[in-house]
Amino acid sequence: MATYYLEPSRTFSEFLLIPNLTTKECTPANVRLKTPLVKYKQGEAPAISLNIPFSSAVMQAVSDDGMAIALARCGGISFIFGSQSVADQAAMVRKVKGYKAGFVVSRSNLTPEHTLADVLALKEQTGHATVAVTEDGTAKGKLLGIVTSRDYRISRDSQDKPIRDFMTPFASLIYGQSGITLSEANDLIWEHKLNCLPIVDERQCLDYLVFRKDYDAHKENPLELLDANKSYIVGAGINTKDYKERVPALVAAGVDALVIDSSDGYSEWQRETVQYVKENFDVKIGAGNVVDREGFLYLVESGADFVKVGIGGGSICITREQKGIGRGQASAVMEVVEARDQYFKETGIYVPICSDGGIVHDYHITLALAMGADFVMMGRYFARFDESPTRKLRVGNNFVKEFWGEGSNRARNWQRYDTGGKSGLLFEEGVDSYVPYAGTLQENLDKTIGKIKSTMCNCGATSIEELQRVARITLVSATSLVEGGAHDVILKESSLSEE
Ligand code: RVP
Repeated sequence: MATYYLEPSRTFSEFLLIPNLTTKECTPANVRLKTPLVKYKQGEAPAISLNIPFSSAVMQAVSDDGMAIALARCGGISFIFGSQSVADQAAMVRKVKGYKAGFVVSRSNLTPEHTLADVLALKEQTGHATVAVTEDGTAKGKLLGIVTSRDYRISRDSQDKPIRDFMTPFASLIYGQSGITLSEANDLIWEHKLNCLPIVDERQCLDYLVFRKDYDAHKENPLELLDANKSYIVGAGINTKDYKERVPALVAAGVDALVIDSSDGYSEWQRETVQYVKENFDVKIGAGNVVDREGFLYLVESGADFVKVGIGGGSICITREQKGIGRGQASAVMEVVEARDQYFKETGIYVPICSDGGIVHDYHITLALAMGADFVMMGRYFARFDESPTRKLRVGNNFVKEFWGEGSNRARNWQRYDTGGKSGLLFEEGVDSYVPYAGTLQENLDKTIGKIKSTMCNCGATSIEELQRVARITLVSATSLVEGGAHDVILKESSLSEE
C-alpha cells in the first residue's frame, strides 16, 4: 500500500513571521548575512562561506561568466550552466577566475601606425576614452604608449595624424609591474594624479589597466567573494552523464564548487557522481534536488557538501503538471532542515541547505532562511537584470528579458531530467518566457537585502543563525492572505508596483 502524506504541502506564501523583541543593538547596520556554502565540523569554519545568502540558478538564461562576476562582487555565488560544451563552460569559469577585481584587460587597442581618425572611430564604438597603443594592436601586445582625450584637439589636429606623433610614449608613462596589488596600484594612481595606470610584465607587454573609478567601485564592495588569490569564487553545474570529462576540465579551470543539476537528485547516479568527484578531486560538490528526509540523508551519506531542495516550484517549471512529482517548497525545506539538524546533533557535521526555486517575493527569502535554509538559489529573480545573459526586448511599453527553463525545448538540457535509458528530451518540463526587466543587479540586491535585514530586526536577529533559532513562523489562512496586500481601497496609479 502507498504511503500517504495527508497534510497538504505548503509554499512560502502561506507563512508569515511573528516579530520578537527588537533590542536597540538590533539595527539593519548590525545585521550580518554571512552563511556557510559547504559542510563543516562543529567548532570549525566552513571552507567556503557566502557573504550574502544568494546563488544564481544553473541556467542558460541566468548564470554565465558575466553574472558570476557581478554576483561574486556583491558577495554571492553563481553556478555556471552546464547545458553547454565542456570547453565552453570551462572557458567561462576561467574568465571568472582570471578576472582581477579592479584589473581590466584593455578593450581599446591600436598600433602607432593608426591615425587620429581610428582613435575617434574606436572611441565612438566602445565609449572608452583611453586607448592602449601596442606593437601589434592587441590587448596583451608590447606597450608603446597610451592615448587619452587630453592628447589631441579635434578642432586643430588632422585626422590623418599617426598615433605615434601624439600618444604619450612608454618612456613618459607611469606604470606598474605585473603582480602589483590593487592597493599598490591605487597608491601610484594617487601619487601621480592618474586616471589610468597600465600594468606591464617584464617584457613590457601590457597585462592590465587599472582605472581610478574602478578602484572606487572595488572599495564600495566590501562583501565581494574572493578566494585566497583574490579571484572571484565561482561555481558550476554538472550532470550525472558526462562528469568524467566535465569535472576535470572545470577543476583545471579553477572552479570552487560544483553542483549536480537535476530535477530529482535522489538517485544512484548522483551517489556515483559525488563519490567519483570526492575520490579524484579536492573540490566541493553539492547535490540535489530533494524534497524529503530520505533524499537528504542519501546524498549526505554519499558525500555531498551541501544539498539543494526543491522540485517543481521554479517559475518556469512545469514538472508537477507533466509528471505529478514535487512538493510545496516550504514543506520540503522544513522537513529537510529537521533531518539536517538531527544529523548535526548525531555527527557534529553541519550540512548547508539551499532552497532552490519558487522565490516570488523578497520576504520568501527571509522565510526560507528562517525555516533553516542557509542560502537560496534563484532563476527568475536574476534573469530580470542587465547582467543576465539574455536579450532585453521591448514588448508594448515595457522592457522584458528572455527567460527559459532548462527543461524547455529551447535549452534541451535532457541530462537534467534523465532517469536512465534512452537519451533525449521526450517531453518538456519547462517553458520559454519573458520576465519584466528590472535594471542592475546591484540596485535590486541592495533593495532586497535591505528588506531582509529589516525583517530580521523585527524578529530580533542580527545573523542568519540567530534568525533560525528565534524565528516564530505562523501559517496563514487563505482568507487572511487577502488582508496582506492593499485591500478595500482604490489604488492610485503610482502605488501600483511590481513587487
Ligand atoms: P525560480 O527562481 O523560481 O525561477 O526557479 C529557478 C529554479 O527552477 C532553478 O534553479 C531550477 O532548480 C529550476 N528549473 C530550471 N529549469 C527548470 C525547468 O525547465 N523546469 N526548472
